Order: sequence, then C-alpha cells, then structure tokens
Amino acid sequence: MRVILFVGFLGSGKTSLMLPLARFLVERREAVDGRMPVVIIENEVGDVSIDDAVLRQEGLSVRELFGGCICCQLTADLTSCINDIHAEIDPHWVLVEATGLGTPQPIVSTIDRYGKGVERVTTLAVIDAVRWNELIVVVEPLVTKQVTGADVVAVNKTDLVDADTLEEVTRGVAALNGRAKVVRLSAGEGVGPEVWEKVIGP
Ligand SMILES: Nc1nc2c(ncn2[C@@H]2O[C@H](COP(=O)(O)OP(=O)(O)OP(=O)(O)O)[C@@H](O)[C@H]2O)c(=O)[nH]1
Ligand SMILES: [Mg+2]
Repeated sequence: MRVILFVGFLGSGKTSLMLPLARFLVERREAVDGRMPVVIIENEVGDVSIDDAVLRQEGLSVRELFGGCICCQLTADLTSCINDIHAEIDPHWVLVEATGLGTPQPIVSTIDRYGKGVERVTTLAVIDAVRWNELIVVVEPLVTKQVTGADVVAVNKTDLVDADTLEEVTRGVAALNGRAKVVRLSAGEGVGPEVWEKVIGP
C-alpha cells in the first residue's frame, strides 16, 4: 500500500482535492486484480461530504477517525485503522486527510513505525493561495511545519488569485522547503492527469 497524507490549514482544499485524486487513481490502476484500489481515511467532518455508500460503487471506501487529531490523541487509532485496512482490503492506495491543525511529522513517524503493509508515505501539503500571506503570519509555526514536512506542496485555489500573488506564494513555499515538488492547481477548476502524476511521483 502507498499512503498519501494530506495536510493543510482549515479550508485549504484537502477534501476537494482528495476525491478527484482518488478517482484518478481508480481509473489509472494498471492491473485490475480485484483489490479495491483506494481507501480514504478522514480525520474529521469537513465541508465536502464523503459518502461511503456512494463511493463504494466507484471502488473507493472511506474510514473515519473522529474525536481527536491523528497527529496527537489518535495515533493508536490511526495505526489500527491502517493495519485493519491492510488485513481486510490491502488497497493499492490509502489517502489520509489530517485535520487542518495536523502536522505531518508525527503522523508519518507513526505510519512508518507501526503501519503494516505500507511501502511509502508521501506527504502532500495543500496551501490556500488566497490566505497564504495571512496564515504564514497568523499561524506561522503550524503552516511552516506543514510545508517543511511535505514531499509535495499543492498551491490550491489558483482560480482566485492573480499571477503576481501566485508567484509570491510559490516563492514563499520554496523558501521554506526547497526539497518539495510544488504544483499549482485549482480544485475548483479541476486538476489534469499530468498534475496528478507529478503529485504521486514514480
Ligand atoms: N474557488 C475555489 N474554491 C475552492 C478550491 N478548493 C477548495 N475550494 C473551496 O474551499 C472550501 C474548503 O474546501 P475543503 O476541500 O473542504 O477544504 P479542507 O482543507 O478539506 O477543509 P477542512 O477539512 O475543514 O480543514 C470549500 O468551500 C471548497 O469548495 C479551489 O481551487 N477554488
Ligand atoms: Mg476536509
């Protein structure tokens, strides 16, 4: 199983990006071997509803871990959730949405240390391009941890900002994490397959 961990401040667009990525992964699977391709773990109730019964018809399943944050109180629940998914379904992909206040490093350590059947964890930090300048000041330690812990940074909501702002956000992200791949996209306008390929990597 490969895990993609979505982090990003409240309302940045994690859920809005996760469903299209899940659908892309379902369609892309090379070998149809009967395994469910994608399981989603949601760490809180968001604006965008994710209905397990509806998604099952598309080859997706959703597990929910509510009542705390998977980077602090719920690390044991996350471990058992991943291990159950491995034992019961063993999908190709597990997409995990952290809460808006979650930081990646403790979650990745938990999965690396205790997650059974996990080949690799890729951390995707979702940035709201509209609010970057505000959030990097107001919640600087959190946003910094989310960006520095990311393998890929998705600068989202490009439909709502001008080119100069987008440049500024991209520079700000690169200054914090020069190692991460940075993609600019809009969940609102839709994300093309070439961008998703870049996000998931080889
Ligand atoms: N215009 C526009 N709106 C977007 C885009 N991406 C997300 N939104 C909107 O932003 C709001 C928050 O999106 P979500 O996907 O729920 O964000 P989230 O990061 O999952 O939020 P939490 O789980 O609550 O932290 C929703 O109203 C989305 O419709 C985008 O690219 N463009
Ligand atoms: Mg969400």
